[in-house]
Amino acid sequence: MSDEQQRRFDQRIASETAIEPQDWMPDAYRKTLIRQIGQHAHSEVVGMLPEGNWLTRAPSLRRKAILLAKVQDEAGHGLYLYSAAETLGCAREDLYQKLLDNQMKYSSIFNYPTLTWADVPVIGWLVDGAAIVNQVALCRTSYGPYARAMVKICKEESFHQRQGYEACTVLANGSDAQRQMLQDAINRFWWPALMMFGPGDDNSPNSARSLAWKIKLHTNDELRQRFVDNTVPQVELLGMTVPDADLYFDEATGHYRFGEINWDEFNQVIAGQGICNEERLAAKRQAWEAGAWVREAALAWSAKQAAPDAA
Ligand code: FAQ
Repeated sequence: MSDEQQRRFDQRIASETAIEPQDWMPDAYRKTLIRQIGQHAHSEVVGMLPEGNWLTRAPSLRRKAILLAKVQDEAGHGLYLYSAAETLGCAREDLYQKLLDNQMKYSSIFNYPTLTWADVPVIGWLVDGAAIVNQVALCRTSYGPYARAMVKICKEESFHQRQGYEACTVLANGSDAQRQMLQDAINRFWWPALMMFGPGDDNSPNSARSLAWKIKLHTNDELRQRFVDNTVPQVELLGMTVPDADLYFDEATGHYRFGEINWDEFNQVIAGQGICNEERLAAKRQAWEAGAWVREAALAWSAKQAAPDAA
């Protein structure tokens, strides 16, 4: 690395000019991006599982078609993100193998089970809603291919969030049993959704450097606060409640103040001891093994096409 390369990199970061794959970048910047984009990609593909669980049991053909489209979108997001990671010089197969070997993380939220139909609309509303808050900020992240992938992903996540909220309004206006099912789903997903933003700022080892490099443009706590401020009025509009006895609106700051997150639970989930960690990885491993013949056939076909005497 020359001083000139470092100077040019620093200048691009300062002037918010995107870093592109062919540009020189510090090794630690590249590694941080591979870690974050790789984990983000894994979250999208593991994130297909909890909702995919309800594809055969959606309550109407309309809901089934919407859910199928949403789950397919999440697969597409994973593919854009693996492609963005590959521009940093890593192989998609290696990243994916690290997921299967439990050497790379994916979002904690997908280690919770989907117990009733109400979990599907609540995931669309709260989980995609939290993902959007984080990802809208990432549309201006300093690495060009990641930022551009985020723009398309955010458009689709926005549709996911709205369909989720719309389906929640139907339950909220339904029978007592439906309202109760919705409240129960909110109770189970509220806190895990807040955990999606990561540890508190004083406990986030990667934040300072990622903020300096403008990979992250806001801290974990700032984005979590934005999500709470956006979402509490939506809960109230549904006639539901937030499962937090300490929640109140602070007139002086214009923000909702909320209770303490259970960080022990968060740490357990990201250490692999959540309710569904084993089930999720087992499902991905099984799919990878069952798909071996498809990969072999695709390779054989492409080798045949490349052969000089191919018809
Ligand atoms: N779960 O120092 P920090 C979606 C880890 S997409 C698991 O604060 P950082 C769409 C973190 O990796 C959801 N691990 O880390 C969808 C680090 O571990 P490491 C995914 C977590 O990177 C919807 C350690 O803790 N979105 O849902 C979590 O600066 C519906 C220390 O943390 C993204 O990935 C967590 N919640 O900030 C799909 C967004 N939080 O690697 C299907 C991009 C933290 O040092 C259905 N990522 N950790 O071993 C980010 O913005 C950041 O990576 C953060 C974490 C904010 C997640």
